[in-house]
Amino acid sequence: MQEKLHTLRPAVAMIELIFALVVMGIVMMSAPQLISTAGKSGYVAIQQEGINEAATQMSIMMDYAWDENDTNASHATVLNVSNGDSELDGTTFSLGGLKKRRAGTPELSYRLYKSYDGKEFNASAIGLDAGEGVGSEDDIDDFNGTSVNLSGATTTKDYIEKGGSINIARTVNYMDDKATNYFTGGGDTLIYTPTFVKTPATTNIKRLQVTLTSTSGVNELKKTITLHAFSCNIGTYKLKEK
Ligand SMILES: [Ca+2]
Ligand SMILES: [Ca+2]
Ligand SMILES: [Ca+2]
Repeated sequence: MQEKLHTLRPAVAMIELIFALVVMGIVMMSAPQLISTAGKSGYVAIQQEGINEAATQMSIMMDYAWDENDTNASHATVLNVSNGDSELDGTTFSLGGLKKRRAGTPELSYRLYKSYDGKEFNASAIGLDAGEGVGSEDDIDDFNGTSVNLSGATTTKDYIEKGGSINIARTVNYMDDKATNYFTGGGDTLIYTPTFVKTPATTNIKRLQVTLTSTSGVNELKKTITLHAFSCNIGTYKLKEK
């Protein structure tokens, strides 16, 4: 015997209808709220995309040589700096002639101040170096004062809102590397106050900064976001030749 597909029942009771209307009312009331939350989460996504791009810019810079003089030695050496922490200065040892190495590193680590053709180099001033221009950057600080733009199209409403753009400014400078200057709190208090060193003085730490700003008219996108990273004067490890 075939099962009954529909059961007969009385027409919708008034009480059911009232409940249905109340539920509909609650849903309708919260709809604008839901729509605006969705809009905001769209901006959060755009912002997240901007932050990801800024982080990418940071890692692109970090992949470059620490200094111009790391790019032209037979292999990158630790560089002499003019205003660094004296505890980081090279100590001398003898290995095929007197050489300087970074204090605290093993003698055979190749973290040397002198390249194997016997030359020592100084850290360079921040910025592009002789004969270089946009597109021929070859060390970290060549990117100082430059920026990249994530632009929106002017005609269509896109992610960044009609012609607005997210700008990622890149700054690189020398930073005070004297540990004593960062322990000014005393007792169990540690006060971290990064101090930037004015050119032409050089230190063992370069600070990289990317700052995100937006020209969008949307409030949620107008925030300024800054990321920092540090890169140190440690030379480049000599890779074993095949
Ligand atoms: Ca160069
Ligand atoms: Ca350069
Ligand atoms: Ca440079």
